[in-house]
Amino acid sequence: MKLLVINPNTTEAMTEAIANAARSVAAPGTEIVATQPSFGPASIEGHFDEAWAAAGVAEQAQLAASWNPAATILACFGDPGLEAAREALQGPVLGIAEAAFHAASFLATGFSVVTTLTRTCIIAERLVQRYGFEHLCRGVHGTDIPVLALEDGTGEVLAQLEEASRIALERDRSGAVVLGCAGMAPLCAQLTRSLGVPVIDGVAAAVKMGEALVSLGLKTHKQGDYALPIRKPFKALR
Ligand code: 5HY
Repeated sequence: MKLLVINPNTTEAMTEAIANAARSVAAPGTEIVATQPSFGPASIEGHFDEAWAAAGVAEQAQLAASWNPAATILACFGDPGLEAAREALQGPVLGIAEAAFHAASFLATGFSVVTTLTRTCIIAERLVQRYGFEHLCRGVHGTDIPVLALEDGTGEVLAQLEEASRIALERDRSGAVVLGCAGMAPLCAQLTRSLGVPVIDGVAAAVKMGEALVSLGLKTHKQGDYALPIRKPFKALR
């Protein structure tokens, strides 16, 4: 099967890192195709960035509709443009936040989210409410690590994430950590080893859940609000 992984920001190095994380867990028969929007912010760190990212996801979903990916993963923790992508595509579309919350719900009676800038915590909290996980998510914690600072993967970033996770686990009395940024995917294995609790990377969770849905022959409901978008004149970005 062919899975589309969309990095909704426009940093190519991050798209590549996300693609590598997806390929590292994909089944032997799964091909990962990674893309990013042709316009938009280098990183997504707030409501304004999310608005541009959602439009970028809609652009990439519209382009992918021509080859109809078996499933599509939106590799940004705000799940921007999720509903739009579900309208435009036939196969399942999974946001990494939604996938990570579901994965955590199978593993512990409570989980903590550790994310990047504190100002983006509200976005994660709203996703927890939207997806119905208030009873399981015991806290969302910012580290004030900028998204693009994750790329350098220095020991300092890892140490900061580990420390924030320890505090979150203790303060929340939770049993699992959800990583609140696609850029944290490469650090998941090390954090799992050092923390000794389940640490969920939404990219990996979404890839495996996408594969599972495809192998069950399940696709997005294409009537009603998820029917294909109504075709109409469209004025492109200048
Ligand atoms: C992400 N931003 O996963 C989010 C993380 C965040 O560019 N990719 C981004 O802070 O919302």
